[in-house]
Amino acid sequence: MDQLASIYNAVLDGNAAGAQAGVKAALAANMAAGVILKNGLIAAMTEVGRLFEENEYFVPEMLVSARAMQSGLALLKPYLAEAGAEPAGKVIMGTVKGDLHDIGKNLVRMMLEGSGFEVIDLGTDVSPQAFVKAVQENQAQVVGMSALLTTTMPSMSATIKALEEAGVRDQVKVMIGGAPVTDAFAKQIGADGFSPDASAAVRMTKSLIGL
Ligand code: B1M
Repeated sequence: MDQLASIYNAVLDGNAAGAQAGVKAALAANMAAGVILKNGLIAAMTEVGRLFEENEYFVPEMLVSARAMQSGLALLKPYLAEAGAEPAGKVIMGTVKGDLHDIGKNLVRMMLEGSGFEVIDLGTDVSPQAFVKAVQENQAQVVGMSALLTTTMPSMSATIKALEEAGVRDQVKVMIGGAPVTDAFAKQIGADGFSPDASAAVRMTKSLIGL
């Protein structure tokens, strides 16, 4: 129990070394990896998301917390695989073609991982064909696209069209985000959801797959 509290507090404080120490101590105490994930790391990131939405945490705090969570999760991953813990779902994510901005996309990825999702991160400058290939090769429920440039927003629409043309559009929900992206734009291009920030992206992903 003490170990879980120290993991929780370390993630809230953005203390990566503390999160790792807490995970190591919990594993040494024979705590199940799934319990450490759910009641330590995920619980802390849920609280980080709440604090962000209440304007008590801002992007820098959320980033350091997400990094602390990631460093704890890295230690836990082999144990989770061993225990056969099922991820909450699988998300394919990338910054669209022509766009190299990835800070916001990485934050969304880390928040999703902190909520128990497996994320296949395709990186930046991802072509519509690369998104299609990833959907064909992985059993993912959601495709997430990020764009920071008004000039690359049309790549989102092109990717949705490419998914349709490849006959895989119905297999996945499409979520989009990024500073210039709006809910109206999402509706216009036929995306299933839009999220203004990383915390909302977790809620949107859950709602898109009915969690
Ligand atoms: Co660039 N840049 N940049 N840039 N850059 C902007 C976006 C810009 C607004 C700056 C400005 O002019 N005021 C402007 C775009 C103007 C426009 O299109 N209207 C701009 C420009 C013009 C450019 C270049 C063209 C500059 C040039 O070379 N002449 C060039 C383009 C390169 C390219 O992509 N091909 C360029 C380059 C760069 C750097 C490489 C130097 C660097 C990127 C480094 C990197 O990402 N690794 C950079 C940066 C850092 C910025 C600013 C300063 C910051 C962006 C950022 O990281 N924000 C930005 C100005 C600004 O925003 N103040 C700017 C923090 C991040 C946490 O927020 O990404 O919005 P954000 O993500 C949020 C939400 O949007 C949401 O959640 C995140 C977390 O809450 N979200 C999602 C994001 N993706 C989501 C996906 C989802 C859901 C939610 O679902 C899938």
